[in-house]
Amino acid sequence: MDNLELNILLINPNRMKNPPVIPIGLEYIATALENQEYNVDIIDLCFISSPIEELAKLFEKKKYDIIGFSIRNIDSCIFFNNEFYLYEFKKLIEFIKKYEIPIVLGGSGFSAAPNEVMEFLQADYGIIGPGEKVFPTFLKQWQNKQLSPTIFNGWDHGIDENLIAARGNKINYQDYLENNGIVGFITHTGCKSHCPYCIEANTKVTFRKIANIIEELATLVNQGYTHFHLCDSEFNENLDYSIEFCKELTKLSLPLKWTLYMKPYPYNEELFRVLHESNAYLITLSVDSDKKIQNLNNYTYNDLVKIIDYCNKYKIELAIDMLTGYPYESKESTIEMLDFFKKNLPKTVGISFYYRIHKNTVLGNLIKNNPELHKFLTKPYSDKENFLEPVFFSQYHQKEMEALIVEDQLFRISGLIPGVNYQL
Ligand code: B12
Ligand code: SF4
Repeated sequence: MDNLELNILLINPNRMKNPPVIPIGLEYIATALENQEYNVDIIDLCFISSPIEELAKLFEKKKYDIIGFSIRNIDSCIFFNNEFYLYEFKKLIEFIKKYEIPIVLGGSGFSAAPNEVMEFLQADYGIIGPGEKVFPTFLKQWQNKQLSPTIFNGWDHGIDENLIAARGNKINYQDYLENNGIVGFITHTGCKSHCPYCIEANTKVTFRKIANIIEELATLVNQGYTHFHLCDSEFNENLDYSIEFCKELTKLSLPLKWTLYMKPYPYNEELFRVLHESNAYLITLSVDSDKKIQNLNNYTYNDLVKIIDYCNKYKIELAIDMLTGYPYESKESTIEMLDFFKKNLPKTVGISFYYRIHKNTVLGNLIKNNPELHKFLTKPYSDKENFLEPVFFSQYHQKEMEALIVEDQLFRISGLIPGVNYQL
């Protein structure tokens, strides 16, 4: 069978709508596959009222040879009102299996716990990490019946830095915009920082060509989209690259505004100046109150003071995502950070004090090896725990945190009210 004869269906089963998120990863994969002359359709189930009926209708109309099933979120990762999505995905997979079409799993949620998700969903294959380079390679081997493992590692292949994804043609962006979603784009994948609870820590970093990103953005602006969310783990992985990107974006004077995630290191004043010039209006900065984690990631309170000053100087709103109460962190350390932000004011401080534990992280191992921490878990610990269904570590109860915040409007406890920073 050559590529032209192979019908591939990519499924976005993500129906979380606070806010809804355009599955741009599938657009990248679809473009990479189409560049190799595969036939690719995407079915987006986000706004479909009966996903199974919709899939049945599609399978009546067209025969698919293989399905790529994207798992962006295992769960909402927040303790309050937590949502676990895999039961709903399992029903879809069971339905698809009746048609005997092989299913390949991928996506950031899948990559967080590949073995466990495979086992839970009983799919045929899985691809960890970025998919646009490894998926075509996987397909070649699958067509030639040369496959031995069931899980493949996309990090070994990286991203295609030259790929310019065809955007907005296979997915109806309008549905998303009408429901408070915004259009995403990426400059690179991976993160070299060391946050011990994070599934993205120490992942391979690959940068896209700046000219290609700008071209992609310009095409999107031409289609009428003007509000963007950066989908990098954190924008400032490499200061020179970040500054260069902003300068190139500014040169085109596109009528757009954008919001981004940043970490406290690396940075300099020029970064904030060029961010402002390129119409970045809101930074979400992830900050740990635990000084051990600050040390691991090369920053101190002095850096936070400077970042807040630069945001004020260059008129960029700053939303802090504050994590506090890591294992063995003291209450004084939490109070120190709350006091710090009362004196050095960002726009908002969202406080997370329930750590979602993932198995393949430093925190996952710490919990496993230190029984004295088990009393702080939201579920009794057993040696069989694989952390697929959410288990959280927390030293505080809601009331204790509320007592520390004392109704200061600057602070909000993450997850009590649904939504993300750009909606606030
Ligand atoms: C940007 C971002 C956001 C932005 C999105 C903005 C926008 N308009 O697009 C906002 C702030 C809105 C957001 C919200 C949420 N997010 Co978020 N987000 C991210 C982030 C940083 C990037 C996601 C992204 O778009 N990447 C870029 C695209 C190109 O990559 P991609 O989708 O991963 O696709 C690639 C691969 O995964 C793979 N792939 C994807 N699908 C498939 C399918 C197949 C078959 C194959 C082979 C490969 C494959 O190939 C693609 C191309 O390389 C990730 C962390 C990360 N770095 O991945 C977290 C992340 C996905 N988010 C997460 C969470 C929890 C959420 C929220 C639930 C938070 C909340 N409680 O509100 C919501 C969910 C919203 C929703 N409707 O789904 C978690 C999920 C973890 C988990 N346990 O499941 C992550 C992993 C962060 C983390 N470290 O915990 N998020
Ligand atoms: S800086 Fe952000 S993406 Fe990187 S390891 Fe820390 S929390 Fe994860």
